[in-house]
Amino acid sequence: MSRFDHQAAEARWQAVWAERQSFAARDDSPRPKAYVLEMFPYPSGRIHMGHVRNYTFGDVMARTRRAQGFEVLHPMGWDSFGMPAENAAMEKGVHPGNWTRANIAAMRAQLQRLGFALDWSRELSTCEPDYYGQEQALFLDMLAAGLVYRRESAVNWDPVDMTVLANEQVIDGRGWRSGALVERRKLNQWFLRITDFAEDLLDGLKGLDQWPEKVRLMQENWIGKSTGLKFTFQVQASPPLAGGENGEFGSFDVFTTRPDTLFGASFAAIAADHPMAQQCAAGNPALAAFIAQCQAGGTAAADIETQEKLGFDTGLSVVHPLDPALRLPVFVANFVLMDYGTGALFGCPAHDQRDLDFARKYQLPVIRVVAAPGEETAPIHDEAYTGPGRMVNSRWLDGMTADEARAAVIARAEAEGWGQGVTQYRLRDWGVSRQRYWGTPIPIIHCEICGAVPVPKKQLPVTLPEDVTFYVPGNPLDRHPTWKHVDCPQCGKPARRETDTLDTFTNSSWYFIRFASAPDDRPFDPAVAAQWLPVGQYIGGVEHAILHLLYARFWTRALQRIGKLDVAEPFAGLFTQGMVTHETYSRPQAEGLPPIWFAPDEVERSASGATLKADGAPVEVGRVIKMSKSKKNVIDPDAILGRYGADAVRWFMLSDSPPERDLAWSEAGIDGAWRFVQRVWRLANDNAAPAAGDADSRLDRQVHRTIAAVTGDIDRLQFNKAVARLYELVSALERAAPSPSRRAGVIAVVQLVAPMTPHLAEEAWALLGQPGLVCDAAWPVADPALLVDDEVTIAVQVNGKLKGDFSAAKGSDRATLETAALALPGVQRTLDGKPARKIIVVPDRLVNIVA
Ligand code: ANZ
Ligand code: ZN
Repeated sequence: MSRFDHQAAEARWQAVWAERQSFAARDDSPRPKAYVLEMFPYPSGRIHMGHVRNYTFGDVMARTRRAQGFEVLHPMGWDSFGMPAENAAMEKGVHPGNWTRANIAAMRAQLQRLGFALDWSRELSTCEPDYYGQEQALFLDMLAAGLVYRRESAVNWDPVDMTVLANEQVIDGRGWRSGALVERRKLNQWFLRITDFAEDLLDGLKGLDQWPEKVRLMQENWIGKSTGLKFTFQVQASPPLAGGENGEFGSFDVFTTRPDTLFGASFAAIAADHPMAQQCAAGNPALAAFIAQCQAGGTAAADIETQEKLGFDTGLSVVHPLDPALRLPVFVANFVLMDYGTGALFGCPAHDQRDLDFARKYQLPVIRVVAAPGEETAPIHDEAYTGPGRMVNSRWLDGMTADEARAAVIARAEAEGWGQGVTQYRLRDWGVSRQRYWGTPIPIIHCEICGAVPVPKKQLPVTLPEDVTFYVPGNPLDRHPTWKHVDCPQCGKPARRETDTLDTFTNSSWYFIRFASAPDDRPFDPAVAAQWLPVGQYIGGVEHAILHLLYARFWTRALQRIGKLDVAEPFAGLFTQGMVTHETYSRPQAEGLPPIWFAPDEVERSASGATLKADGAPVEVGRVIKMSKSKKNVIDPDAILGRYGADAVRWFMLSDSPPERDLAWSEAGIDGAWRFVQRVWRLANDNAAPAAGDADSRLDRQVHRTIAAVTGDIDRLQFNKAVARLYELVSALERAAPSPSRRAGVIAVVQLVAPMTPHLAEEAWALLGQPGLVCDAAWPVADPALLVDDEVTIAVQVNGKLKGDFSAAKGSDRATLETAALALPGVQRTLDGKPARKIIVVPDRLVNIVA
């Protein structure tokens, strides 16, 4: 018998599947539908092991569902707009489109080598006009429905990349790519009204019971619903007043989630961008300078949380709403955000850490108003008390619980007319304008007379010009000599195209709909799309737990609200997989310099350590971390595929670790996977011909138990468990004598491994003389009669003392049990040659020997 020839098998079966269009999803199929989707890749150039793992999981699901009788939609495409293509253009002088399309061709070939059961006829690439043109149509639909608007807003400006950054792209105050210090700028930006859906998006999470709890929680926190009190502070100017006459300043509103702590207030604070701050600054250069300093940093909330709390006393004071005799000073403070709540707050240092830090810095009173039992007079030191308790130092609120006090203050504010209970969300509207070339052009024309005019739908797509250069930073669309000069669609006068493009997250917000239905003349057919949606199983990295998933949920709901598609939630089931990791190899450099990293294939690894192949000298073996180019700890799928074959790689991706955890790549692991492939191949060879002889009921039962268990494991995406059970069954089959049972077991194994190692399975299926393709064969179903547990454990006692146990078939007769009990070593030792005087047998349970 020859070894399993992975190269020949891969070529043969991939050609057969392609020729038969085995994995094309038919819209009009009478079978129930299943939609399995992995987050589509960015075409960076090459597939990495993380992709291989992700798509292998999806492929196992897709192939299993197909075998189980579903019409399966399992598509693949390319999230192909974005900065890296422009960076490549800048660095290498290639056009972003050429760079991207070449990468797609290379990566498509890699995916095809892995034998994924994908419907390639539905492939899409977001950078092509047939996709982004339809996205422009959807943008215009949302615009018409009032879900898109334009306003001036402060943005994070990266002065090196010359673009606006999302808050998430600002890390420690610097641009995530350029590393440049981020500035704050005001620009006219397009926004999608996601905040309109805040409550819906939050509420919808409750129904997503096939999502990881942690992802639901992350989304919930991101939406950040809080209920509280909005109330008005009356301003008093206390002399000496910096600018303005007494009374000129009127009032301002604050939002609080802790109205219960109002008697603990010791100051009020407003954002640097607050109109009142601007007003005060008019006659106060020092304040103006402070405001400018606040505005220099980015707008990321996380940065604002961590930076030092700074304030500037405006000299104004406000009247305490619960006691007109009390006054609070008004500060401009750097930790108050203009676009949250009302851009103003009252500070209660005893019960809010930021306020406490601030109060210590500016010597403001710290008054405890909530206390746990026994803590009523305990002073507050460096830590604010945020726990539950009852009210103290709060006059008519004293003795109430904090919750009762919260309700009481809201009720009073509403009765007296100075405030109102409100709900607030942390979620902001989504700014989608990007000053980049490689994205969906925003289909708007700016006319001096008519304003912002939508491009008429029949003029879509607004395509990107090809003749652009990247020698200077900034937006090539803006610099292009002719592209932006067009006539106004409304009045016909010369006008200017919008030169911003859409955030690439818009591209991934609806691609799963376009996979389900992709007519030429519309974004999708709602009836066809609704047949497939929601995606039954979505699989991807947890790094997309917030933004991508929230944006996709928002687009789906927005399309539902405007009557385009009757689906509320895009992804019924979500699975977030772990990363593929590898140890790192390095040598330290002189102080202040980063270590030099070495790739696994540059290194000779031994049990005690590692040496560099080039010079034989040792290298440091570092932590096992996510494979990354910067640490060089990457294993290239292509090299591995050539050596071990697609099936071994796929099998290894499923083995060893639970799929939600990280998988450490190891030579031993891939070797083991390769050996498993060979073992199955040998079993198929050894059982190729029908066998004579008796059935082996023990083996039959193990086979059927494995069928049932593996089916359940795959359903729950517990692939590593399925793998472990298949190892056991294969070992049992290897030990078994030839019989019809053994051959039937081998056929079952081939079916069960088919979603995981499909080339091997097809080859073995043919060898075993089975009809058709294994990918078309119905999934094996366990015989319930063979699943009942028919083994019992019999306890054995001598003179009432437990001496051991053994397992026996259920219903075994007296004589069998007696013989087995007397043969136990523990029993023989105790009896020491003496005969038993009497043997009591409780069937299926116990043998007691009286000696
Ligand atoms: C008084 C107070 C007392 C507060 C206390 C908290 C604790 P969440 O829960 O995240 O919604 N706040 C209000 N507007 C703000 C803004 N524009 N920028 C920064 N902080 C702002 O946060 C609500 C709380 O954050 C509000 O409740 C307010 O401080 C502050 F013991 O009011 B609190
Ligand atoms: Zn016009």
